[in-house]
Amino acid sequence: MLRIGIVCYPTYGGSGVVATELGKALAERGHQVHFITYALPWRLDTFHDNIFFHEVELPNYPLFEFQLYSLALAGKLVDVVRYERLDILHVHYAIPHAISGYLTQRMLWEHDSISLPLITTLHGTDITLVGLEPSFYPLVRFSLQHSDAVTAVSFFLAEKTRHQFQIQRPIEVIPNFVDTRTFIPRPDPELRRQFAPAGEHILIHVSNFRSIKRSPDTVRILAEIRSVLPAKLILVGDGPERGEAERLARELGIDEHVRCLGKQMITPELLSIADIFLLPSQSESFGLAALEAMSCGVPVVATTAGGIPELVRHGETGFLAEIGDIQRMARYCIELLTNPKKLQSFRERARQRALEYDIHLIVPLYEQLYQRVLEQVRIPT
Ligand code: GMT
Repeated sequence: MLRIGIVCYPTYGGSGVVATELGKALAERGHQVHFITYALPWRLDTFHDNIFFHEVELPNYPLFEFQLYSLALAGKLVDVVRYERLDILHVHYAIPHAISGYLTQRMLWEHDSISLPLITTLHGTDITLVGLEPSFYPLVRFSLQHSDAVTAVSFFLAEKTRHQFQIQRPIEVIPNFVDTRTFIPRPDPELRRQFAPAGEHILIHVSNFRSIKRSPDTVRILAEIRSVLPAKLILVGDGPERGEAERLARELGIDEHVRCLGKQMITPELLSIADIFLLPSQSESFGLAALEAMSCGVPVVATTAGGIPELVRHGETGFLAEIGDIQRMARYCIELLTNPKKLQSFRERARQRALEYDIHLIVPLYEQLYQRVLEQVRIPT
């Protein structure tokens, strides 16, 4: 049994979901898991044996016009590692977690002679977007060089990291995962009728509506499809471009066919009523939401951005098009929606593909990594 500290963003977003689901799975496997972050993680909704939550409190002092979260986090980490006797620290999303982790490591070594292994898992925009900001770039590069292990959620992201940050160190790819026993096809005709009372086709998109997701493209795709077939679009999540998507639906005169559900826990029941999951992203290191949909037997129509082609097999479990190619994505949807046999075969293959990313296959890869890192006795440099 290991005592594992997990640092993540607690909000609605892929990296927090992965970190939380990983923590829950590790706890089920007998480890003691400590989440250290500023709020209760989004998917840590019920009591779990072996799971502890330590809230990072931010000192409120007038001089601190900007919150000093990375420092408050490092201070809290030192405290938790000391008193909970953590064996390992696993941080998700490099900024600022990897650098706070590094600071924690150094302080524990200097003051307590504690050698705490640090693992950094890269998720996406920490490398492809925010990490490239000139003020963050050297910090990200430094913290990656000083982590005891670095993992990335796709081959695309590992390669991008090596290239953008000019680092030679090994980066292990451990893909994202899904609990295929929870995310299973759960047909619910009554629920389906609520969204599509006249038997329309249903498309779904789940995201945080940042511009990188190109969420308004889902509305454009729906408009194209609707010129041929009756269809509805369900939008789940919230973020900066939700308003734009809603405005566009009104402009295109299809607002009554677009249901925006806002931020809510995505359920297998909701995913299962959809015929197609849309992911028109500009950049996507993995596409966890697409994996959860596939696990419910929903094929994906997406762009070829980033790591999506590693997950979605074009012509088997979905279709891929160039970023912004609305017409092509709409044509792919129409092809599936007008061909029930093909749609059914894509549904089955999507589910089969998701089984390759089952939580019980992937979580042991993290456990093996923890063991390997713990075996390398080291002094922080
Ligand atoms: O940037 C986001 O959209 C959120 C981000 C996160 O870290 O919360 O998501 C990233 O991590 C997810 C979990 O590993 C991946 O499934 C997403 O593909 C990735 N997002 C991007 O690369 C844009």
